[in-house]
Amino acid sequence: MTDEDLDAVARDILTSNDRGGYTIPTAGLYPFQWNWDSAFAAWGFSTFDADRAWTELETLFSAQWTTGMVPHIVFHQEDDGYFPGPDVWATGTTPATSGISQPPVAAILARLIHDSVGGTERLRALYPKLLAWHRWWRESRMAHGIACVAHPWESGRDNCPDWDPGMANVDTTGIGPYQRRDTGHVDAAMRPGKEDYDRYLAMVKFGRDCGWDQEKIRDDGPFLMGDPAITFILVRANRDLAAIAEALGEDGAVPAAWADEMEAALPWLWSESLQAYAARDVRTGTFAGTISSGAALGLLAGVENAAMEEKLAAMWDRVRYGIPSNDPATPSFEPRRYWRGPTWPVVNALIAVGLKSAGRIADEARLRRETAELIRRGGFYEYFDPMDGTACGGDQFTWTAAIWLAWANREDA
Ligand code: 9WN
Repeated sequence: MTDEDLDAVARDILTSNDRGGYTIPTAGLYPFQWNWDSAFAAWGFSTFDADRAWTELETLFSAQWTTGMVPHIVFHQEDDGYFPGPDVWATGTTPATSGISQPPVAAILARLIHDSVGGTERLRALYPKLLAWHRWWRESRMAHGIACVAHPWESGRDNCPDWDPGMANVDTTGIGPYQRRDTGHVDAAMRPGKEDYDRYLAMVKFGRDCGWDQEKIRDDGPFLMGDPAITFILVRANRDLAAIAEALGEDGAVPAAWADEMEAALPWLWSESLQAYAARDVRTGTFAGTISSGAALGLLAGVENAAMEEKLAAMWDRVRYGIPSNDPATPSFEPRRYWRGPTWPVVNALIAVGLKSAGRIADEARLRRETAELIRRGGFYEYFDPMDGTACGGDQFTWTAAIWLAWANREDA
């Protein structure tokens, strides 16, 4: 297939995963609207249908809670092919949603979309909603000035070894039998294990039992870890929001100050032994034992640390394709299991935004080339083995198609 053929396939994937104003990540495995998937989908749509791109973001924000939180899943219509569904989350919202959030990439992508295809009035309407969401992060998910996650699913990098220290302390007493659906769609060897799922559900149970009181979840919940990826993303997203405010003729001083405050708090996430920013358990102070792709997002926030860049370059050189989600030099590395080693085209695209901002043109081109190669060889899969390029997870995947169109196959992206 030529790259032009692949463009057409990618556009087809986006339109066939369109359920009317929102896209599902892939049929079967993920039949609802997911938060950060939708932001990337919007970026993809913007390459051929600007109106549809803005609609994707608007539909996502139509499920925003009154607290400002934008949930990680919106259950627009019933589908029993995914577990845990709306009855397990029991948030009582309309539409039904999950009770946690996901990486706040929407402002970053909204700015890129606006820069390339315009849509100022659509962006103007989204601006206060984006600001409210960022404020929610600040009020409900901060500790030591750092953005934290109250559930590995909130990080979007679910099964990453970053979360192992916090996961180890989650009590699963009282989690009865349940039927997983994910392993009916993809190979169980690629997915998180049963012990992980028991813990995921214990965290959902805590949230449900306290009526999704987000401050209680932050202060007393079974899991809270500082996340370098979300911290870097939020610093960048707040700066992008300040730039958006300026473009709209509004005052962006508030998000700009939030970004500066978070940057000043970064030393709390610095691991001396890893010589990198790393995930850290708020309850115990324990650092994750490995460098992950989370650290590679530092350049998004303009964080340039020579020691860490050296470690990241070595990690990249240990694989053939893309930035791995976990360092192959550590025993926890598994090249095909969810977030414990594979490379995600969508994370590579986000890292590339940072590389570009830092003027690392050759590295950005290498990452784009390696990611495009994975897609040309394997198709539009969810993620890939970074050693041999084997395609893994779900097929016909929305965000892989989106980043092919918006970044991987574009010299001018
Ligand atoms: C839980 C939809 C989502 C992505 C996440 C990815 C995976 C869900 C799951 O799929 O998470 O949210 O059930 O595994 O880890 O990043 O948003 O594509």
